[in-house]
Amino acid sequence: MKPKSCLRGVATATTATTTTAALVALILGGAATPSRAAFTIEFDYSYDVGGFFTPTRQALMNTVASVLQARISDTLSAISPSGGDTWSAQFYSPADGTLTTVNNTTIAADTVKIYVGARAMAGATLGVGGYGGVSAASGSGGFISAINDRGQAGVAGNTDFAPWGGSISFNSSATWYTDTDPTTLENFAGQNDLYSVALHEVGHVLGIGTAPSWTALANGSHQLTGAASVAAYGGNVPLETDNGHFQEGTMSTVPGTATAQEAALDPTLTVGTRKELTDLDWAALQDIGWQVSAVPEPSTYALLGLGGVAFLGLRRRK
Ligand SMILES: [Ca+2]
Ligand SMILES: [Ca+2]
Ligand SMILES: [Zn+2]
Repeated sequence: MKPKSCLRGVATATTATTTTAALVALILGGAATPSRAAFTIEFDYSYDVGGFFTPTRQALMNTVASVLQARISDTLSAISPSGGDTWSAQFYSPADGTLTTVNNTTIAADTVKIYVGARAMAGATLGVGGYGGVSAASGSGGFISAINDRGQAGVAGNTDFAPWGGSISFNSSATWYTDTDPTTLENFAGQNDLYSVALHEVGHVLGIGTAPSWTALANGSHQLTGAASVAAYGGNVPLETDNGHFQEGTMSTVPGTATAQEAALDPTLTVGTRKELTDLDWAALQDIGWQVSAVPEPSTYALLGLGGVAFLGLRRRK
C-alpha cells in the first residue's frame, strides 16, 4: 500500500478571498443530481477514539463527500466476504498512525470506504490521508477480482485506480474551523478550514499523489503528463519532487468560473482560507482513471444548490 500524504498548514497572512455564495452552492448542489451512478464515499468513524467528529463535523464530511459524488460516476464491484471468500483490509489507523488490519469488512457496490479520525500531529501538519491496501485475500475468482480492481479493467495496467478505500487523520491539536454551511464563506481568521483539508485528503485516498496510475503519469522531471491535466494547466504540470502533490503554488481555476485558485492538492493550506477542488484537481482525478463528468450547467447547479442548503440547515451546531 502507498504511504500516506499530508497537508501542511501555513500561517501566511493572506486575506481570505470572497467566493460568491452562488458558486459554492453550485458545487454542493451537484450532490443531488438524480441521474448519476451512485458513486458513494462512506466515512467510518470507528477509529475516531477521541470524539473529534462531532455531529456537526460529520455533517461537514458528508458535504465533502457530496462534492466528489457530484462528478464521479465509476461503477465499482462490491466486496462481499462470505463463507470461503475472505479478505483483510489494511490501512494506517486514524487514531495513531499504526498499520491496522480489519478482517472481512463489506464494501458496497460503487462505494469507497474511508476510515477517519484525528490525533495530535507534529508541527504544521493538518492532516494525512491515503488509500488502503489488502494484506490477505482468498476465495472465488470473482471475489478476488473485486478486491483487485473493483471491476475497473485498467487497474492492472496502471491506467485506472479503484481502491476499496483508505484512511484519513486530522491533527487534533490544530485550530479548526467547522463550517456548518460551506455554501457561504465567512471570516475564519486564525482557524484551519476542515472542509478544505478534508477535500485534500480525500483527493489522496482517491489517488492524487498516491495511486500507481498517478505515478505512471509522472515524468522524470517531476511533472504530471496526464492529458486532462495538461489541458487544464496548459502544459505538463509541475509536481513536488516526491511527486506526492502539485508543486507548491500551482494555480488553476474554480470549476465553472474564471476564478483563479491554488490547486487543492498542492502541499499547503493558508490559515484562514478555503480551497475548493480546482479544474486541475478534477483533471488529475480523470487522468488517474476516475470517470469525471463535466461541470453541470450553472442554472442546474444553482437550483440543486438550494436543496443542498436546505439539507444542511437541518444540522445543528454542537
Ligand atoms: Ca460558511
Ligand atoms: Ca475508473
Ligand atoms: Zn497532501
